Amino acid sequence: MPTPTYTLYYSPGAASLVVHWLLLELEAPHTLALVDTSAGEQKRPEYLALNPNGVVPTLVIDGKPHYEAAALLMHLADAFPVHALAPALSDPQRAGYTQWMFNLANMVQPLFRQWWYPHEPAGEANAETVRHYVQPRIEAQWQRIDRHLAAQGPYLLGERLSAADFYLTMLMRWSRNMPRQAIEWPQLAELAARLKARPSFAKLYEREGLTEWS
Ligand SMILES: N[C@@H](CCC(=O)N[C@@H](CS)C(=O)NCC(=O)O)C(=O)O
Repeated sequence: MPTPTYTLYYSPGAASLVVHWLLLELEAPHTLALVDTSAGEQKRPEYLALNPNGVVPTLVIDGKPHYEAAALLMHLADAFPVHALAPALSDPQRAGYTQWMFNLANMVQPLFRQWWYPHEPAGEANAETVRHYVQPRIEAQWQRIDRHLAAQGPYLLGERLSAADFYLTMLMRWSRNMPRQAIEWPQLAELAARLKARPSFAKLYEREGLTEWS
């Protein structure tokens, strides 16, 4: 079967980062389409036709748009089994892998949405209050995941690297300017260091023009 064509709509450092990173790690040929979120391009009709949520990422696969970063990661990891970044359906580790992907998507990533967009749940006037309550909740997630890694690491699936570790690393990166960043937890720091040492990470930084947290 021919390799599908991929076009990633992205904004540097945003939730699209991990999809971009996986495309590079999997050596999947792809095209990048920059979405200027500061200019509101993600809310324009032509982009909403691709992603009605008005957020990045969107991945166009063989001409058809798809969204949700975690779902895109799972799809890509399955589509390139030779890289073994997702346990196969018949693998006993599959359930743990799916658990972590959903756990990060449901329990961790939404807290960052509240941290970056605190006006959304409670209005502009309450933004600081939202942040006040969200910060310890993010820290509790780091504590929980760090404890898991200490017992069963060094990766989320033990000795086995998976797409979930790339996802976790992006989420850790988002905490870099918070009062307590994820890498203050030792096992998380070790996992981040391992993932950041991969050649695909340097390529990702170069292509997205990133320098912070390198
Ligand atoms: N659940 C979505 C969330 C994506 C999301 O919130 N993206 C942010 C950047 S990290 C965005 O596009 N923000 C611009 C906006 O909301 O207008 C996903 O994982 O793909």
